[in-house]
Parts: sequence; C-alpha cells; structure tokens
Amino acid sequence: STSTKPLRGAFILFEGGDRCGKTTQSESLVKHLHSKGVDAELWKFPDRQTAIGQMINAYLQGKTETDDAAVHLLFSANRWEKRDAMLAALSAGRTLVVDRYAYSGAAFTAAKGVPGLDLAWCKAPDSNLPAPDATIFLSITPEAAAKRGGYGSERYEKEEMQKGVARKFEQLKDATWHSVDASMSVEAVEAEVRRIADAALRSCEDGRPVQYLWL
Ligand code: FDM
Repeated sequence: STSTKPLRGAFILFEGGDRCGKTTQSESLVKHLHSKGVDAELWKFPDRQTAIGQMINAYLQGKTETDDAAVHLLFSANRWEKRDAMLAALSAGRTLVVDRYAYSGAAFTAAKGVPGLDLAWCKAPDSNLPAPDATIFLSITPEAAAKRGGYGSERYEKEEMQKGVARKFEQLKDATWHSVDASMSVEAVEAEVRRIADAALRSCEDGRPVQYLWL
C-alpha cells in the first residue's frame, strides 16, 4: 500500500517590543495565508485562558505579586502545556502563526536585571520546546513605539523596561531571525512578512523537520 505523509505546517513566530504592530501583522498574515488556501491558525503567548495563564494575567495586571523566578517559570510552563497540541497541529499540516514565545520569555525576565536571572538562566526552562521555523522580529525603537499612542497599563509597558527588553532581544538573535523595520507603513511590513512566511512554508515543503530550542 502507498501512504503519503501529510506536509507539516510551519511555525512562524512574531516577536518584538510593545506597540511594534505584532497583533496587526500576525492577524494580517493569517488572513493572507487563508486566502491562499493554507491551513493556518493564530496562537498567542501567554495563553491567558489556562489555569497557569490566569495566574500570569493577574500578575501582568498588577493584581498579584509573584517572585520573578517563579513567574518566569509560569510563562515557560504556559508554553510547555501547549507543546503537545503544537506538535500535533504542525504534523497535521497546520501552520501556526504565533504572537510571542520563548524569546519574549527570556528577554523580558532578563531585562529585569535580577541577580542570578541572566539570559542563560532564563533560556534554560524553554530548552527542547518546538522552535520556530522563522522568527519575524518587528523592530522599533522604544521612543518610536511610545509615540504610537502610548503604552498600556500592564506591568512591563514602561519605556525603561522596553529599552532593556530590546537589548536582550538583540542577544537572542539566531538562525531563524528576520528583523523587519516596523516603522515602515503597514503595507510595506506586510510585504516583508509575506516574503519571510512564504520562504518558511517552502522550507517545510522541502522536508525541514521541526526544530527544538535552543539548538
Ligand atoms: N511576556 C510574554 C513575558 O514576560 N514572558 C513571556 O514568556 C511572554 C510570552 O508578557 F509584556 C510579557 C510580554 C508582555 C506581556 O504580552 C504580555 P502581550 O503580548 O501584551 O499579551
């Protein structure tokens, strides 16, 4: 008997600081992929729906205080609890467009400058999670981001914090990384994003296996 293995989906990640346009661009990419007949879904981390996600949500909204190391591990656990579903979706041929992931996890905690919680410590708990096939980093200066109608009221939405996060992202660049100038028009950013996504989809069609962090 003959069996054809279904092509796996691509894992396309959006990362960036606050107000860089991640939400607009990730939603637009999913619509674009759907219009081309690609099975694609938008995921977002933290996933605030789960029990762990609700603890993270309360922390981000300032309703609870949690030790910095403990909350870092909650963000990581919130990815681990989605790991099996993520791998199942990819191997069923579904492309996942993901808004934030382990790079945000490491960059935000490391930016706090808490002794002991350096980048290596921050990366460790996410080791062996599925890795993105392409990471689209929407690059914008914290000053330009602040001009886009100002930051919101959640815990990390402060210019000083965002500057530290930008420096940490810089140190997390890897082979999956594509930096896109997010100060361009929405349409110009969309065009870049589609080009990167198309290349990622093609690499999966060509048999690229799922990769794992942080190899
Ligand atoms: N954030 C996000 C972290 O600190 N660690 C993580 O692992 C992730 C995924 O949570 F300030 C931060 C980044 C941001 C906040 O993100 C919530 P959204 O995208 O604004 O919901």
